[in-house]
Amino acid sequence: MANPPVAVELLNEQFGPHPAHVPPGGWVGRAQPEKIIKTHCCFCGMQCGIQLKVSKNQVIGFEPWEEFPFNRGKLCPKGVKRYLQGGHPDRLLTPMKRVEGQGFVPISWEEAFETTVREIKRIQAQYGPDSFAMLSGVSLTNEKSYLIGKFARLALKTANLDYNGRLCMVSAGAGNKKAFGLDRASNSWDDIVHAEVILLAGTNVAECSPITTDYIWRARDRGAKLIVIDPRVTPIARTCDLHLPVKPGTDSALLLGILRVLIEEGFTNEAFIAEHTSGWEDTKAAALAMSLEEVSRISGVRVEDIQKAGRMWGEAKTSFLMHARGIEHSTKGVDNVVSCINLVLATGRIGKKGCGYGTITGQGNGQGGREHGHKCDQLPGNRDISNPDHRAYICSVWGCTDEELPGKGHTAPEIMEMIHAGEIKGLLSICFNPLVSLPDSNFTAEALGKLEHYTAIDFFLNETAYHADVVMAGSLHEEEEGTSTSAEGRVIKINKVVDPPGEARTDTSIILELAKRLGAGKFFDHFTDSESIFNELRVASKGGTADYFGITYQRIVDEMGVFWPCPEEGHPGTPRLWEDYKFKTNDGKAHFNAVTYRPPAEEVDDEYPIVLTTGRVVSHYLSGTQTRRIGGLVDLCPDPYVEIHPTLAEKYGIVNDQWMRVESRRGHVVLKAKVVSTIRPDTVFIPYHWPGKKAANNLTNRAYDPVSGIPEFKRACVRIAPASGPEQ
Ligand SMILES: Nc1nc2c(c(=O)[nH]1)N[C@H]1C(S)=C(S)[C@@H](COP(=O)(O)OP(=O)(O)OC[C@H]3O[C@@H](n4cnc5c(=O)[nH]c(N)nc54)[C@H](O)[C@@H]3O)O[C@H]1N2
Ligand SMILES: Nc1nc2c(c(=O)[nH]1)N[C@H]1C(S)=C(S)[C@@H](COP(=O)(O)OP(=O)(O)OC[C@H]3O[C@@H](n4cnc5c(=O)[nH]c(N)nc54)[C@H](O)[C@@H]3O)O[C@H]1N2
Ligand code: SF4
Ligand SMILES: [Mo]
Repeated sequence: MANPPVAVELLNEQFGPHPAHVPPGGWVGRAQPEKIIKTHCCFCGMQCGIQLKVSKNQVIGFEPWEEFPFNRGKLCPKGVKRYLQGGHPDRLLTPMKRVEGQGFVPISWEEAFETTVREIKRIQAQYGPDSFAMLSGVSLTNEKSYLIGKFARLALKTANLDYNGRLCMVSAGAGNKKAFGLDRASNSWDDIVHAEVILLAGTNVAECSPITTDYIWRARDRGAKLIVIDPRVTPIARTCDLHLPVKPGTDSALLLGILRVLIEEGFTNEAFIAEHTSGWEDTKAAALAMSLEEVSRISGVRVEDIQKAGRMWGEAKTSFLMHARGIEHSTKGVDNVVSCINLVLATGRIGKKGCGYGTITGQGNGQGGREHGHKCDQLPGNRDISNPDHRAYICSVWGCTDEELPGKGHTAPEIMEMIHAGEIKGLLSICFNPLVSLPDSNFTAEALGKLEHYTAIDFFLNETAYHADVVMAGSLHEEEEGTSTSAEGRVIKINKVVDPPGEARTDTSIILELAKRLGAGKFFDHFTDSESIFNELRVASKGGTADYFGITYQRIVDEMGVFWPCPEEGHPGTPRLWEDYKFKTNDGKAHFNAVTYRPPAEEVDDEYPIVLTTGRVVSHYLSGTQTRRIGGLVDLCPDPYVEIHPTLAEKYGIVNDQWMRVESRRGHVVLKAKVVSTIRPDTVFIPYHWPGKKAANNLTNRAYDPVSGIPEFKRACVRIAPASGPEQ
């Protein structure tokens, strides 16, 4: 049998080979696959290696891929069940249109394309090119992200293209650019294992980046200390040395406090600061401007714990700091990110073995998808669409003039606000479910109702697509070849495993057909397959900070992934950044950024006295379109709930498993209480993977970070009350 698991080889090594080590029927279980293909999980930014088993153009199961170095065969519950999507009865097999009174009815591709293109032309002729917007997503490969960036600008001719990473990676991206001039985790995860202290800020790693837990445990086995900043005692926090139960939305104060301890107790690395950084004096002054008592009052963390954190971080020789959406989903998302980087730079622990820093990228291709130009202000290679030199280079690669290349457009939440205001009239979306994932769902629903035309491309009819006029049946992850870039910055190969079923088409062929019908064929006709798109992406990224030029499909396969930047084919790739301390900023130094504490957009008051924060559970993924269709995962967590501390529950007469109402200024939900002692008593938590009356985003606030534009998903103010039952 092809690809026997490595574990068997190890057994053989230990005990000698046995001819009957393959069980009857082989390793493949009951159904005999025709082939087993190595690829990667379609879900989170870990991008675990996996092998999919195929029979009769169906994915029928999986095997671990034990040689893939990142996860070495390990998978989380979502990875184990991912293969069940392809054969799901809800899978879209034809294009459809919405007919009043009948719902969605199947149509031909000709009608789907003809209607969409006619409406694009009509709306743009009437209201101007930017009145038709496009929204995209980073579950898509690098090739599709790149293609969509080019398509929106040169075929759709709109400035208004943005992506769902706006809800995810942009605070980290902006913070990384400010501090380092480049947006990627600074190290491969191997450096975690060698750190003496690990600080996790706002990340529930065991549920959301499960394989990262394995690296942390390996560090713990070597004696590493662990600090966790989270208003909840998450599964990883249950094992930590120091838990800092921060009040949602106040991390920048807490991080100032920790920096103050480093300064006052002599833990700063003055030689590194002098030689390799700029901006220290202002940053130091900002940290010393706030007393630890004040920090404690704002953040809800005890002074002695802030001191302990500073000492634990300060005393170590090696360290790794990681953060995720807990600190980034904030009106101070960028402030929080640079505050974390300030701790790393103050101690000079970067660019060396066991010394690292990184945001934990969320979506599958959340890293690559934020580099290749489907952000509203960006061109491939992480270039700036407003920079004349960057524009000139991309125009030369694309063969267009500067006049043909639109300028900076609006962010995804701004696009929704403009739809609501009647300024944007048409929408094309792919791989995005904003009705569930944007804050303030009632507002989003109102906006979608105002569109004159909406075409959605997806393989399931997600909740936003209910509002579409035309739905195009696109492709699943395993139905098209391409590349993706993991949280570590490792570019990996996604392999085609099966063809799209029925009349469904690959996403790429849909975009290319639209481009041709919009009269832009000359920019796209040379794309014959995914590899030809990747080869153009390599050239387009050349010389940018996210430089992929030296990466080829063959190298990715041979080397099991290549870390960017990789400027030449002979270049080995860059698992660890900054070993030479040459940063990509204007002065070549790493930048400190002084932060002054700002309060969150919403403060508690008598009317809305409780803080709400939102996030995830291990068994569901994002807006749930995919995982709410997989029985085994639904069983693990069938419905959302409200995590509430026993003290707060008692105050309101709420008991475990009882229905309760949670209401904000925007809307309400009625869900069951989950009374747990692992959350701050002034805070409640709701996972956000459900739509409609169960949606956490009925409650959240349309308040955004001024730099990154990310919504404040991690803090809203609510009131609560017991309820007699669910809402009908
Ligand atoms: N199972 C699962 N895994 C996923 C995903 C999924 O949907 N499901 N999605 C993927 C994606 S796209 C993303 S972005 C990542 C997200 O990964 P994470 O960021 O780890 O997940 P979240 O649950 O959004 O938030 C993390 C933690 O932030 C805490 N938190 C809330 N408010 C605050 C605050 O103000 N300060 C601090 N310090 N912490 C706070 C929450 O209690 C929570 O434990 O996960 C990826 N992996
Ligand atoms: N309250 C609250 N809201 C949040 C968050 C939170 O923590 N709290 N987290 C935010 C974050 S971090 C994120 S990343 C967003 C995510 O929000 P969304 O991006 O809206 O969520 P998804 O479920 O990924 O929706 C993507 C859609 O793309 C489809 N899709 C997936 N892969 C492909 C593909 O290859 N091709 C095509 N054509 N379609 C595909 C799926 O079927 C799904 O319908 O949610 C944000 N919203
Ligand atoms: S969801 Fe993430 S951690 Fe789980 S198997 Fe997939 S890539 Fe790996
Ligand atoms: Mo995300």
